[in-house]
Amino acid sequence: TAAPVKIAVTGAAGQIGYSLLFRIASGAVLGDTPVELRLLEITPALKALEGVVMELDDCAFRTLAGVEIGDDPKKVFEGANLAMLVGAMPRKAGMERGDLLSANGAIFTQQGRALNDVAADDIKVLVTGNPANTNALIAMTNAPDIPNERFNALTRLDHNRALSQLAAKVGRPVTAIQHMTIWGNHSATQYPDLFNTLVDGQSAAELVNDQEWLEQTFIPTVAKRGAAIIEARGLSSAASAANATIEHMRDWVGGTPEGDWVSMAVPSDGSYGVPEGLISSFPCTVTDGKYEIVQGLEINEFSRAKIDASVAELEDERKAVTELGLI
Ligand code: NAX
Repeated sequence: TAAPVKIAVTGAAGQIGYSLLFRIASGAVLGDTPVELRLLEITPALKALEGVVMELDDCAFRTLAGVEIGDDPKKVFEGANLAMLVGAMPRKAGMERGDLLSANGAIFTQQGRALNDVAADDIKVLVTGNPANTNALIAMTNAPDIPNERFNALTRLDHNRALSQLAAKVGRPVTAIQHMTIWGNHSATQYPDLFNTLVDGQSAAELVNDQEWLEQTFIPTVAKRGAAIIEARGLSSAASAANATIEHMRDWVGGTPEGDWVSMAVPSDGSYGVPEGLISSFPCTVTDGKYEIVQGLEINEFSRAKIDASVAELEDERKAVTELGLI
């Protein structure tokens, strides 16, 4: 049997963690390959995390080779092959954006350095904790020995939301849809692009043929879905965020389906005019564990303005964390 793959998860006692760990342990990321979970929490949450570990034990998963927990990233990340950085500082009432960025800066500088020092050579890091793109930028910049392309941020949840909204609109299953793309930041400025999307091989934008729906309904519904879920459930999305985190990592390791692509926030190489180094969402394919940004897509004037607005927000965030000395 193969040696277990070490998967680190931060914020493991949180709500996303509770939906994420059991699926990782049962093979949703790596199939039959055994996994060892390395779970990081802050000290006051370790007791709750012990309870989660008891439940993991009680599942007797055949693919779960072991679980380590702790509050020291230098120990927990030791030898990690995959890292899912979910834990972050939520925005509290009265908190300014600068406070949020600096609170998260403290977390992601420390975790970036720890990954740099103790993770396995093949480490892949996916940031889910918000502000995800900029947290990933901070971790990447603080891990100079890890290649930049091993740092991604999550926009797969936005991608999946866009798939399901479009499927409902056109009355077709999600399996009929290909080439969905989320561009930019995982925030209200993100741009879900239907001009390059196909439904049964036909342009989604042409099939829908309703610019008002696209602008007034589709884009805001996808971008504000997180707020709608908080409003309905009283808690932020957790199971769907865990699912997206799993799908992103599964595809990054195992590859994307032939003929299709997924949305991944990756360090820009300058493609589509996105300034180099910003962690921005692009259409990506993955082969042999390496992603590539899909090239040559047509960007119309409407899309250009939307992408530029979201990228401008990422540039502002980069400027803010640079001024805070975090990168
Ligand atoms: P919870 O507050 O339930 O859990 C977060 C956990 O992280 C807590 O248990 C906390 O103790 C832990 N934590 C805090 N600082 C830590 C540190 N330095 N090291 C390790 N653990 C630490 O939040 P949850 O609902 O699980 O959401 C987690 C993050 O995902 C939030 O930042 C949230 O904004 C973000 N989301 C991102 C999404 C995306 O699509 N990228 C969507 C869902 C979600 O909103």
